[in-house]
Order: sequence, then C-alpha cells, then structure tokens
Amino acid sequence: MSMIEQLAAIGDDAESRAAEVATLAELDSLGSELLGKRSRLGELKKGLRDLDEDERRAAGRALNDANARVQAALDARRADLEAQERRRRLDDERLDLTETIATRALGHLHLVTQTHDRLEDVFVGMGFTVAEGPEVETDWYNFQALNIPESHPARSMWDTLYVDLGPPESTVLRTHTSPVQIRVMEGGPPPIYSIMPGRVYRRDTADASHMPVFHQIEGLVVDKGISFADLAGTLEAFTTAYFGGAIHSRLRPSYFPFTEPSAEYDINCLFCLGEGCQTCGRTGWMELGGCGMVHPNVFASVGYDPEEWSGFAFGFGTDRLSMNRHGINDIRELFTNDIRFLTQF
Ligand code: FA5
Repeated sequence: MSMIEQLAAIGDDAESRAAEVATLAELDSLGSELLGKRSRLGELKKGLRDLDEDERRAAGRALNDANARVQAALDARRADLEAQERRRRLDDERLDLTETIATRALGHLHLVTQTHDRLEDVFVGMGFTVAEGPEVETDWYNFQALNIPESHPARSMWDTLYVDLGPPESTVLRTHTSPVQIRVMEGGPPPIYSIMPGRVYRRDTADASHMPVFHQIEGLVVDKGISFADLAGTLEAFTTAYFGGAIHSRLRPSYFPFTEPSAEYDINCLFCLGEGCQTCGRTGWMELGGCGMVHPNVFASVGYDPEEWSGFAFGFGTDRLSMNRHGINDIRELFTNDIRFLTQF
C-alpha cells in the first residue's frame, strides 16, 4: 500500500472510530492513540527522512492533510459530546417550580372557617350577600340601635367585655353579630338579603358548650311585604340545604329586644334524628339560635320607615353548629389547637 493510500485509510479509520466514542475521556485517549508520537501517523512522519527531497515534500503535504482530517474528526466528535453533556446538565439542574413534595404535610382550614365557608355557600346560593363588621363596637351599635337602651334589663342577656376607650362602658367587644345588621342598613336602602359571619365576645366562663370568644352568623332580610312565613320558609330551606333532607326546623316563641315576634330556631337532633337521646336532652330537637321579625324601633334607628318595609333577622352560634354536625361534645376542643384533633376535619 502506498503512503498516500495508508494516509487515506488512517483518515477513514479516525472518522469511523471517533463517531463511536461515547465519552470525552474515551475521545482523549483516542486522540493520543491517533496523533501521539507512537501513532501510525507519528511513525510515517519519522519515515519522511528516508525519502528524497521531492517525495518528502509530497508525502509531507499528504501527512499534514491526514493529520488535519484526524484532528477534524476528533474536534467534531468533541463538539457533539460537549453539547450532549450540556443538555444533560441543564435537564438535571432544571427547577420545576410546580413540583409538590409528596411527603410534606400541608395544613388546612380550621373547622370553624370551613363551617363559615359552607354556610356562606348555602346562603349565597339562596341569593344572600355576605357582609362584615368590626369586632370592637360602640355601645350604640351593639345595644342602643338594637332597641336595648342603657339600663335595659335585656342587657343582662349578654355579659359584656368593655374596651378602655372613650367614656366608661362606651366601647365594647361585640357580644353578637347583630350590630352588623345596623351597619348594613346604614349602608343603603332596602332591599337587603345579607348574612354576616364573625367572631363575638362574652364574659362567659369556658365549659363544654361555652367559650368567651366564639362565632356567629347573622342573617337580615328587609324588603316590602316580608312576613314571618318568609322567615320560617327561609330557615327551613337553609336547614335542608345545609344538613340534608332528613333534618327539619321548628320555631319556638322567645324574646329578643330587636325582633318582635321573636323565636328560637331548633333543628331535629342530628344524633337521634328526632327520636330523643342524651345529646338533645330527650327532646329530639337541638337549638341553633334566635330569630324574629325586625322590631320597628330598629328600623327607626337607621331611618327606615317601618310602615313601608318589613324584615326578619336570625343569628346562630356557628361553633355549636359545627359541633352538632361533626359529633364534637366539647366546644373547647375547637380552640385548644391539638393537631391530632384538628386534622380529623
Ligand atoms: C343572640 O346573640 C342574638 N343576637 C341572636 C339573634 C339574632 C336573635 C337576630 C334574633 C335576631 P343568643 O345570645 O341566644 O342570641 O346567641 C345566639 C347563639 O350563640 C346561641 O344559640 C348559641 O348557639 C351561641 N352562643 C351563645 N353564647 C355562646 C358561648 N358562650 N359560646 C358558644 N356559643 C354561644
């Protein structure tokens, strides 16, 4: 084989072997094998000195060309391998910001918040809007505007916590969500179909069914021609929507200064479904809250004409409502923040 043929074979061999190399380290060792002093090219280069002048020039050019061909094959493969390596690293280091870590325990909304969300869903579905008011209230909103003047005996229905602000006993932590009725009515003319959830405060000692800080949801409807039948129908529609078709409501005569007539709102006991059991005191009923037709004096305190407008209001304790729904027998469990208890809901 002539030297030119040998050099062509070296070039072909280098191109096919370089294409098969899988890593940069293998490519480096192929480089030294093909281009190093002991390589076939190196040996041929050494043989140049045995040739005469003309042959040496031609063979030298052929050798340089072959050398360049081998080098080009190695460089091309190096570029490929480096690009592959870069792609692999980018893939490995990619940050997936949508990724969730399956093992991390996520928290969830507190049972009372879940209860409020569900109540809001049901009432919004019935056409009500949701309103909120401040927890620190004036005596006027919490009592006077609700037809409970100073020194009225009904004040003893709510054992009040006062805030040291302004004249003595003029600022209170609201004892119920009813002051939000006044704020909603002051906010604009009827018709009003609103619910008002929130936290309330009383000087009650904590026991299995009382907390000094608890939650209520208030409802207020004011429109033309609203009757007690609308109140009873709305509460019954709410009861079946929230508790399911097996549970019904009843209204019992009661007294609240801001409604006339007033009633207690009861539902069938959720534990015995009306049969009578220990939880419901063998009555078959559970009390959820108060309600009634808005008192004309309340309309007068916000400037509504009681001859033109009528309405009803209701207010339930939502902590007790979620206790009833989930079979919890001590209200304090809701607020001791024992994670083993809370994760059940
Ligand atoms: C009221 O607070 C009236 N504002 C309700 C109302 C609104 C009547 C609109 C008429 C028209 P009462 O004080 O009964 O009413 O409280 C309502 C509910 O709050 C009770 O039925 C009970 O479920 C809950 N509740 C009362 N005190 C506590 C307490 N210390 N801890 C937990 N829940 C309580």
